[in-house]
Amino acid sequence: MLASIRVCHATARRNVIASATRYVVPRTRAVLPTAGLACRLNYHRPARNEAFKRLTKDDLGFFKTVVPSETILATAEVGGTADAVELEGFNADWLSKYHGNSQLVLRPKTTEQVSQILKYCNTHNIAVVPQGGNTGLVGGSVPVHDEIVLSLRNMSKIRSYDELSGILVCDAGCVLEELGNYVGERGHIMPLDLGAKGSCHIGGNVATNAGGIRFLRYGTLHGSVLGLEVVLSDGTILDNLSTLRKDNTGYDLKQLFIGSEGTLGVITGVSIATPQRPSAVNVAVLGVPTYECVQRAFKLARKRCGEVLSAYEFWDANCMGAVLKHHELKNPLSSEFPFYVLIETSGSNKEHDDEKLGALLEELMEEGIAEDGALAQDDSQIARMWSMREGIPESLGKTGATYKYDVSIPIPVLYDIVGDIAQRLENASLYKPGDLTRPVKLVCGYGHIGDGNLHLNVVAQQFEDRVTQIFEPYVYEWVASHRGSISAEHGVGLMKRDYLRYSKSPEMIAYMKRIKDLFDPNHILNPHKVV
Ligand code: FAD
Ligand code: 2HG
Ligand code: ZN
Repeated sequence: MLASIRVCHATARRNVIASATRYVVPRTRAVLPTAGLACRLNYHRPARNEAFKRLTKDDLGFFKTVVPSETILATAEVGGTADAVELEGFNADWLSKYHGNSQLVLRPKTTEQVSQILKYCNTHNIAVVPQGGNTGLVGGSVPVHDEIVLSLRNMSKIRSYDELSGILVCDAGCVLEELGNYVGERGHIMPLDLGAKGSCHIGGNVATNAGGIRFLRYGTLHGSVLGLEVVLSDGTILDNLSTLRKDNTGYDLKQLFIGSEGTLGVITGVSIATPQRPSAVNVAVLGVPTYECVQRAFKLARKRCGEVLSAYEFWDANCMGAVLKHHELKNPLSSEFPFYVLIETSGSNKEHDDEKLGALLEELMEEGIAEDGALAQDDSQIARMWSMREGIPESLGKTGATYKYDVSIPIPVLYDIVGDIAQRLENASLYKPGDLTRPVKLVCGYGHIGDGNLHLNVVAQQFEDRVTQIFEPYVYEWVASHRGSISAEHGVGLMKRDYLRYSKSPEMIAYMKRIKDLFDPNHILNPHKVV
C-alpha cells in the first residue's frame, strides 16, 4: 500500500539540506580528502619524453607577452616567483593519487591567447596539459612530469543564449553549476549533472564526455553538444561553434573532441542544447533486499513510468554507511538495507506523475521488491535525497585512499564484480568486512544502473602496490570477459591507458593513434594519456 511508503518529513535541520554547492570539490591539495596519505603506489608512471623541451626563463618571457602576468603561476625554476605549494592544486588530482611536477600554470582569458600559447609550445616542443576544474578521476587532468598546465578557468563567459531553442554558447571554463543556474533562471536545465558540478567546467565535461545522473533521460554529450571551438596543437582555431541541430555536411569533426581528454585539442567554446526544465519532479528512495530486486525494480520502473523516468541510481549498504557517517544526512528509511535505489521522475503534469510513481511504489512494496521507501515531499527533500547519492564519492574519499573502477557491464552481472573483488582481497588477508584496521577498509558498489554503469570503489588505508595488484588487471579482464567497457564515463587518462586493449581492438587503437598523429603530430597535448 502507498500508505506504507514513508513520507519524508523535513525533520533535519535546514543547513543539512545540501545545496548544490555543498559538494564543491576542493581546489587545493591541502583540503583534498586523501591529502597526506602516504602514496606508495607505482602507477606505471611513464618516463619523461626527453624530446620535450625543459622550460627556461626565455619561455616564460614569451608567455608574459601573451597573457597578463596575474594569470601566470611560475616557480623560480623557470624564472617566476610562485611557491611550488601554489601550484600544488594544479599538479595533484582530486583523489590525491596522481602528482605532477609542473613549474608553470597559464590561465589565458581568450581563445586567441590559447592559440598563441599552443603555437609557441608546438614550435618549441613543449608539452601541455589542458585543465578544467581538475575533478577528473583517471589522472588525465594533471601533468605526469613538468608539462605546462593550461587552465581554462579564466575563460568563463556566456557568449549567447537563445531562450526559444535553449541553445547555450559559452566559454569552456564555465563551471557546470553556474551554467545550470543561468539556464535554470530561463526555464531550462543543463542536459548533464554530476556531483562535481560546483567545480567541473563544461569544457572538461565535453573533453571527458561526462555522463552523470541525467544520462538516462538526456543521453550522451555526443547528442547534446551542437558545436565546439577548439584550438589545435599548432595554434589553429577550429571554429565549429554551430548552433544548428541538423548539419550533415560531411564528417562531424566535433565528435572527435568529445571524450578526447585533452589529447587532440583544447576546447575553448561550447554550443550545447539545454532541455526545458520539467515542471514536476519526484524523487523516492527505496530500501531493497537483494541486487536481483534492484534489477526487478528497474524493470518495473521502466514499465510503469517509462516516459517520465529520469533517473535510476543505486548504492549498497557500505556506501550508505559512509555517506551517513560523513554527511549530516539522515537515513530517510526506517532501517538499514543491503541496497538502496533512487528513482526520479520528471514531467510536465504533476498529478499524472504522482499517480504513476505512487502506483509503482505501491506495486514494488506489495511484491516485496522494495521493503521500505521514502517519497520526497518538497524540493529540499529532493535535494537531500540526491545529496545522499551524490555525496558517496566525497564520503569514501574521507574514509581513505579510494581506488575507483568505472565500468559498463551488462546489468544482470553488474554487481557480481563487487563481491568477487571483496573475496579476492579477503583471500589475500588484506580485507575483512567491518575491520577498519586492515589495508583495505571498504569495498563497495554504486552507480547509474539505468545506464549499466557501476562504480566499484575500494577504500584503502593508502594507495599501495600490494592492494592494486589484487584488482589490476583483474577487473579489466573481468569486464572484457563480459564484453563490457573498462571506462563507462570517467575516461582513460593515465590510469587506463595501458589497459585500453581490454575495450578496444588493436585495429581501433591503431586508428586512434593515427587520429592523434593527425591533430597533434608532435604529441605535445596531454602526453602519456589515452593512447
Ligand atoms: P578536468 O578534471 O580538469 O580534466 C579532465 C580531462 O579533460 C583531462 O584529460 C583534461 O586534460 C581534459 N580537459 C579539461 N578541460 C579541457 C578543455 N577545455 N579542452 C580540452 N581538454 C580538457 N564524471 C562523470 O562522467 N559522471 C559523474 O557522475 C561524475 N561524478 C563525479 C563526482 C565527483 C565528486 C568527482 C570528483 C568527479 C566526478 N566525475 C564524474 C568525474 C569528473 O568530474 C568529470 O570527468 C568532469 O567532466 C571533469 O571536468 P573537469 O572540468 O574537472 O575536467
Ligand atoms: C558518480 O557517479 C561519479 O558519483 C563518481 O561518477 C564515481 O567516484 C566514483 O567512483
Ligand atoms: Zn558516475
